[in-house]
Amino acid sequence: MNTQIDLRIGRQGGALGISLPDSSFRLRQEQGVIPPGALQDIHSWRTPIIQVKNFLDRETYEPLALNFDRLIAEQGDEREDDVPAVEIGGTIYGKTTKEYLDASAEAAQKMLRLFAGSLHLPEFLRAAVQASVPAGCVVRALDHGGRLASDMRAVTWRGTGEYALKLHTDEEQFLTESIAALPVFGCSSPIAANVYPRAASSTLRVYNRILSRDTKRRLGLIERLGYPIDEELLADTPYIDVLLDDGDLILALGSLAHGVPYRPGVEKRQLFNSFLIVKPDDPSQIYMVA
Ligand SMILES: O=C(O)CCC(=O)C(=O)O
Ligand SMILES: [Fe+2]
Repeated sequence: MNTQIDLRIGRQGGALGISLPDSSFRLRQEQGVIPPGALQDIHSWRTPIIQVKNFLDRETYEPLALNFDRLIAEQGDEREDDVPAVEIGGTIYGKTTKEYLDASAEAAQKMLRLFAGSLHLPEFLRAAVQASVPAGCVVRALDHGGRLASDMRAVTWRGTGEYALKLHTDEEQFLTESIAALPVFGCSSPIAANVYPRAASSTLRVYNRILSRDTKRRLGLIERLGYPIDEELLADTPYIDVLLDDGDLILALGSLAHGVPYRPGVEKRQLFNSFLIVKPDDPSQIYMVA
């Protein structure tokens, strides 16, 4: 692996991967509702990042945030891999199919406690996405062998360097053979669906760069499931810092490199997140997985 060469090629532009046309690399803002056709607009790069302001109202997001605080205080432990975070929910990241389904089952009861006094956020999000897709498309949780997979997780990033969550790309976790048995396997363009019960004046930084498979291979990012990307690699790449408010929803193309810049107070920030995966061999099936 020769990072120097990658940097040099990156500065000349192009060879690291691809960028969206400047005219489409922009943030689209909506109020309250996911606009019809949002997923196609993201996949087609027409509007790769959509921010839905006031997706949740205060009566909805405040109890979610307090429930998360309470459950994390009870649970206490950090994630065991190299991603600094505290989280609730089974996640597919870095797991085999069986491990993911086991973790999903284990987390299910605790997830329900997150929604007490508020609404069942996965169902609310699912219905909102369903209302935005063309007739004939179905948005749903994933089940496999009669077992239900986690469709949401709640997380606070705990990195203390330049990034609370370092730069990364979301698709590699769906391209790894360890989940080959699942219908979401092979999706190279997951859409992140991020809901923020407590934004803590933070941002989501999204770079205009989709790293090529070749670049990821050379940087060892395939084995590391897309995390982390050295920020130096993207030093000359344009980015958007999406300013977040409590109750916002972000829908974004997960193959664009992105991360969460550190700022004081970010340890209070909460993300409830799903990935929307259009089934590679049947685009009428859209899965919500975490
Ligand atoms: O916390 C955020 O705003 C982004 C999270 C993210 O990129 C991820 O969970 O993959
Ligand atoms: Fe991500």
